[in-house]
Amino acid sequence: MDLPPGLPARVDHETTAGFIDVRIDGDVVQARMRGRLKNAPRTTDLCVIGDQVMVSQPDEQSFVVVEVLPRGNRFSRLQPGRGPQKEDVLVANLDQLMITFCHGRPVLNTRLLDRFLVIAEHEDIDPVIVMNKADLREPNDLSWRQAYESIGYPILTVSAGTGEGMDALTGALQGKISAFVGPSGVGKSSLINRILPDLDLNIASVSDHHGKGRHTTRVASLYSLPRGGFLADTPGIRELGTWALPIEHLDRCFPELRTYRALCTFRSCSHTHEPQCGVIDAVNAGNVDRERYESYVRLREEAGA
Ligand SMILES: Nc1nc2c(ncn2[C@@H]2O[C@H](COP(=O)(O)OP(=O)(O)OP(=O)(O)O)[C@@H](O)[C@H]2O)c(=O)[nH]1
Ligand SMILES: [Mg+2]
Ligand SMILES: [Zn+2]
Repeated sequence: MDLPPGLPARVDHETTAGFIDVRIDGDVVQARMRGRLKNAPRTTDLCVIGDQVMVSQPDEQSFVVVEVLPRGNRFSRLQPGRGPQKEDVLVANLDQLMITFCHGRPVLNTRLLDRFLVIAEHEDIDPVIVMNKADLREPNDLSWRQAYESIGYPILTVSAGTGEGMDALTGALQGKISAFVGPSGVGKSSLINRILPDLDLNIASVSDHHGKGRHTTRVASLYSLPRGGFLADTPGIRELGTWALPIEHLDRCFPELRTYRALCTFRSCSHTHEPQCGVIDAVNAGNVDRERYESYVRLREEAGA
């Protein structure tokens, strides 16, 4: 049977097996995927939140996704675990990535932060570093910040617990499509609950949050903001391998290396061992943060492995 041509819609939630919520002109309806789409061979997720789709309506009650439009950008990673390499897309078509970490526990991992930033740069999604649990801030935690601020990355210090910094966060989200991403337990869902109290999302109870690796949010969902814009909650991430990032593009994903790259003698300089490397010179001169450079080297090794 050929269905009539579809209406444009956007995917907001994964619901029960085979069904997704799609937003058509402000109304959210449940739709199923057309069988032919499900069976076609593919190398990526068929449909994720944020995807633009075409939906047809074979009868009054049912909605069928007949086409998934090409993604403008996506926040994705290498599917963790063994087996053939596969892309795991968390959210598509984003304006902004709210890379969320926190004071207290889990402890900030700047290597992981750099992985999120690299993916955002590669996909052309504006990153914002969100540091939650400001109520647990130690007085001397300024050292890591300065490196990121001097690159130009915005850092918002907030607390879902006390409400500190929430106006600035809400302001940054307005009118944009943003996703909260980060490790489990940093308080992504707690922040979204503070912004949209009616949602009442599940968050980890206080007694759970000393244990690691407990994932409270299991599927990604997109929510609409009252004054325009959408935000996505996503499950916590422990492993963030890059997907489809060509090794020769990696240095461009570190904005602070851009001016120094031009000074390298070799055009295809890897900035790891070559003589007269503008990047290595800048690191030695203290113009590029050594920890950030170390993240670059590790990602480079991983990609070349
Ligand atoms: N002290 C303090 N605790 C917070 C704050 N925000 C969240 N928490 C606590 O942090 C724990 C984890 O919060 P969640 O919102 O479930 O974290 P999440 O990032 O959504 O975790 P996943 O869904 O597993 O990825 C809970 O025990 C919260 O109560 C905060 O601002 N201050
Ligand atoms: Mg959560
Ligand atoms: Zn170089």
